[in-house]
Amino acid sequence: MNILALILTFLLILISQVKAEEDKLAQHPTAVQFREHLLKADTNKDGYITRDELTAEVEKGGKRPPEQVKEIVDSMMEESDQDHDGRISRQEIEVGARATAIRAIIRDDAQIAEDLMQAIDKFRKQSNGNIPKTVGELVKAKLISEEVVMCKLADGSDKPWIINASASDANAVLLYSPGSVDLEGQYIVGLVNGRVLGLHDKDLDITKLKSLHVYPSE
Ligand SMILES: [Ca+2]
Ligand SMILES: [Ca+2]
Repeated sequence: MNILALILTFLLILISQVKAEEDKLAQHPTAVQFREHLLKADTNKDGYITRDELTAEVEKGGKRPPEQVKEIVDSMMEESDQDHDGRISRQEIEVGARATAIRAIIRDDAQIAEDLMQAIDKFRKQSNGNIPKTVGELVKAKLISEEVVMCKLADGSDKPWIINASASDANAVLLYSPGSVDLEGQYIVGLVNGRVLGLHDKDLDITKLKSLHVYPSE
């Protein structure tokens, strides 16, 4: 195989991997639901969802008061109509579907991080202040269920949360996501003082994490 063919093969593998990751995000239940909801709203099937079509879809069932319908439609239009032409295209639906999937992932991960921080706190109280070395120790101690020790990452993979067992003072990082939870490189971290926050990877040198301290600006 000559060098050019090798490079081409490598590029093709790379592209197929990126595509697989994008597809995982597109197949997230929240993305699927978002897509189905909007495609159903396109009643004249011209590939675009107008404000009127969206309003009719949100009004279905007739349970929501008009002002609430308007609020939902406004926020969906603002979020999805990226080129501001007053209608949502198929492409805009896909971008919106991925964005809602990422938001759902972050929301779930942040909730799990809170639960894990509480479990770590209980663990420390039961064991003279010792910090568990892995989330697996929390499962063994029956402080958390096995299903929640995995963190969902933006690339669609699941990896166990990481505990920094050498964390000491209140502002030290005690728990962190094993990778980025959104497409902008955001990590979720838990501090010794119990706070859970999102941090951009440029503010978070994972290789130096053992000694990383976070001093929130607010
Ligand atoms: Ca339409
Ligand atoms: Ca548009």
